[in-house]
Amino acid sequence: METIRIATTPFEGQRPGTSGLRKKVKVFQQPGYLENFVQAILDTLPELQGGSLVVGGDGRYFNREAIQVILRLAAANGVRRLIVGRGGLFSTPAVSCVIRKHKTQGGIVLSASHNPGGPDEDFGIKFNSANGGPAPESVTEAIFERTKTIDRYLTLDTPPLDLDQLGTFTLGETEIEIIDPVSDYADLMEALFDFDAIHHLFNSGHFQMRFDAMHAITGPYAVEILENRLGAAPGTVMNGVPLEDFGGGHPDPNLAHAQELVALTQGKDGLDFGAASDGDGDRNMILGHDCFVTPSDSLAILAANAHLLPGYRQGIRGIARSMPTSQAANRVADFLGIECFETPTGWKFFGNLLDAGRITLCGEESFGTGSDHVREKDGLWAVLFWLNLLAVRQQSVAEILTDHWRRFGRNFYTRHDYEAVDLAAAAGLVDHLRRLLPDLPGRQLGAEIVSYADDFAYTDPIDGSVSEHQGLRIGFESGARIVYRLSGTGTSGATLRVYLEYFEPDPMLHQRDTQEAMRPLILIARELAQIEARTGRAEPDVVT
Ligand code: VG1
Ligand code: CO
Repeated sequence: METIRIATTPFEGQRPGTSGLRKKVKVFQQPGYLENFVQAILDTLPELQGGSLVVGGDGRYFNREAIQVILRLAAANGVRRLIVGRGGLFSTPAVSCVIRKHKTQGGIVLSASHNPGGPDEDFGIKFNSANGGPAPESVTEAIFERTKTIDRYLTLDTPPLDLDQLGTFTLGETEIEIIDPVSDYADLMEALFDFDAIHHLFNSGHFQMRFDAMHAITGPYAVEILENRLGAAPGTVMNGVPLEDFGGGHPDPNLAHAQELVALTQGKDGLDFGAASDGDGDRNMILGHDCFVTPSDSLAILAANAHLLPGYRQGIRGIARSMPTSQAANRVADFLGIECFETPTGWKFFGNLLDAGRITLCGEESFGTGSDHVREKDGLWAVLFWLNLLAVRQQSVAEILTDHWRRFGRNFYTRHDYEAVDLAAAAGLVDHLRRLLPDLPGRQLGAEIVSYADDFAYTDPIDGSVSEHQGLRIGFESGARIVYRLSGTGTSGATLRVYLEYFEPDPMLHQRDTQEAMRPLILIARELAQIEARTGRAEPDVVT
């Protein structure tokens, strides 16, 4: 079969953000656009020639077309073997699992995660390394540099491959293996958790739950694991059929976008447990009866209880949290006498710490939690962790949560997002804050005294690489914090995220309403950044 060489011009560089290259589908559909980026990956990583690669995505609009393009380019560039999920599907954590289990040189994940899908919505692509995790910044930067100069891509002139049939096929010289996207991942979950205990919980007759797959990738995974392997009642998985446009919704598991599920957990007949995952299956939301567990609290609770579960029986080695994530996990780490790392936003920063065995658990405030079992955050893993915990502790979600606060104190936490803000206004706001930072330490703002204020920079403790400008931090003497960051995953305008936390040791005050309790800090944050004056927004678009 002839390899074809197609001349092309670069698209002024295709810069990946927090989690790969994310753009509108229409951008990806420009002739040569996807090809340029994929060829840049192949040019940047010579080990892929003669190597093997996992390919799959969350099933959103353009997934199948993109996979055909990638298979042809990979074959034309001498990749020896490609492992593809049936139907072109793989959740992000499943790609990570399959890369590790089949020892491939990496994988390509097609997803825009929690962003909506469809012809006018978002698409995305990212490269994961041989450890199963998102490529480190050095690699994504090298790919970006390559996209600026690329002038040709190699492909084959072949008809599309049938992605729905399991088996081994050939494309040119390349072997293509189409596998069940669920089974390797489901086996791994079975090795980590006590499936018998969860099965008993489901059969106890007094436990009601739903898992909301939000018409995204976790549907088939959740049906296999929760309903088939663990015996949950059929229908436990809701919105379980993946759709190219996620049924028109935002596949983002939070209080704003998973309202149908949230409602089911509320009131007299509310469910005991509700959980949801996002477009590509790496995020999780945990709900109890009339109770929402913030991702920051969830990380801390998992850390404090890990030793109760089979996969973590020996205890955990360390914890890492992204910088904007609350410091609740630090309190558990201090109690356990283990390290707690603070990394920039994005899962790629956990990879080295996990590979070096310095941490076992890690998490982000943005509904991401995970462990050393793979190198991505993992939605269903977190759900199973909670189910296993409920089965072992024989308590409700709310009891486990309030019990945790009583032991460790409560880190009240909220995130306010201002979406699709004018780019220049957002940049101006950040500049304004940057200029303020040096004068802040020692100053009193409201009832709080600033102890430090900086532009967060991170030095990786394993390879020494430095990542600068990862968000603006303002810490107060009370332990409260305000963090400002611009999103790196949005596709229209800028999204300003304001993260707020404060510590409350007194159990009498733990049941206060979060927004009310945090009002003084919220007002300080708005005023300091001149949010309304600079963006025209009096209130955030999304409050979590
Ligand atoms: C957001 C979250 C971040 C997460 C990233 C990818 O990034 O804040 O914590 O790692 O999404 O998540 P940003 O730059 O928009 O704040 V996912 O589920 O897209 O892989
Ligand atoms: Co995601």
